[in-house]
Amino acid sequence: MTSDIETTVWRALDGFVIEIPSWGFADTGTRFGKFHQPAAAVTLEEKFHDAGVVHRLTAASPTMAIHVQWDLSPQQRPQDIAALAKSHGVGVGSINPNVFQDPCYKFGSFCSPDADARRSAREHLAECITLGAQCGSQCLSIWLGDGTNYPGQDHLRRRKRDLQAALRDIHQQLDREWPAAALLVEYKPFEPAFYHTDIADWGMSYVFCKAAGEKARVLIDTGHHLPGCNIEHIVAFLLDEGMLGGFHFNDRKYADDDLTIGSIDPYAVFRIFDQIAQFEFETGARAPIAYTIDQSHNLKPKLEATVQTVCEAQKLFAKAHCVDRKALAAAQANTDVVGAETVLRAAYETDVTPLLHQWRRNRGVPLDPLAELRSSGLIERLGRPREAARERRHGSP
Ligand code: PSV
Ligand code: MN
Repeated sequence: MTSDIETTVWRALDGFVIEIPSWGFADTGTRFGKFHQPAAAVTLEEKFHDAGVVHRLTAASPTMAIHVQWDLSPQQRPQDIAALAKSHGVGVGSINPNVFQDPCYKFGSFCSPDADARRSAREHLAECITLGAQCGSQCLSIWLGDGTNYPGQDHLRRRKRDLQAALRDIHQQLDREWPAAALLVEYKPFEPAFYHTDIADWGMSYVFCKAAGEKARVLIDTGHHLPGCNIEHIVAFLLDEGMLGGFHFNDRKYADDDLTIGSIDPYAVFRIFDQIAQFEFETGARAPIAYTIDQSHNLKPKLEATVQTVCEAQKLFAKAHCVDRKALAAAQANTDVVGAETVLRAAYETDVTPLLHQWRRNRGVPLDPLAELRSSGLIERLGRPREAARERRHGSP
């Protein structure tokens, strides 16, 4: 016999998909260095291949986010990109423009005092919109590196107004060319700028979204907060405003550390999912949230890290759907503080392994996707031809 909780969790898991980032499969590093992995993906084909592997193992990650500058060459046609994704059993996920890397963005992109930089950023966004509309993506996800390093460096209100105008213009192009798309606006209080950033927190992102138009929503990257920030409160607030668009998940100890979700503070992730589950329970509607991973791993094998992340996200998500909502509501109404917290903790402490195993059995995927990947020898097998291809391209690994 299936219990209510099993049905609730399985249904919730059926609707839970988490996008994986192309950049999670490629060699990346810190500003102190880069540690190469033989099986790291270089080409778009290799990245889609790896995304396909993760989705086949987990049945939970059907799309891969694209970082336009890092993944694509100007020759690649949108329809070919879509076909490539499909051939690996996944779809094209969010389109991530890159207006932070080119030397012309030294002083910012849409906020730069240099009109040429602003124009160049706008042109890049125009290309991203054309691409997204033609390759089956559903989402344009913007993060800007804009900010300043020193007090007095630039005119903060002028920067705000230029960004507002640019986002409005981008939204109008979306309306014309890519009406199905959501526009997600990410915030970050530090890095690469260290005095101020132009979209420093969720409130600024909210204001920019409101001014841009009705497709625009706030994207929460869990690594983009100052220490001690109560992220689930932001989640609840934005949900209530209908302004929560998506997540970039990762864990952190100090700053934007890109650590595996739940590796430092799994209860915090549970509390985020709890707010969403409570919202969905009370409204009876699924919150239209784009869940994405934003991690790049220097030390862990990338495929292992990604499968581990998806499974960890599913586990914490399942736990949040074990909360006895009626008992919690009653305890809250009675100001039974210990009772309410006990209900939450009980769900968090529930062993959801059997529920996940049964869900995976039903979906025809391995009960333990990470163990399956580790015992398959796939990563070693991928390493040899990828290393050889790299040598052919560059003369060295
Ligand atoms: C910036 O730190 C960020 O979170 C943005 O989402 C970028 O697109 C991504 O990381 C790049 O790794
Ligand atoms: Mn991010």
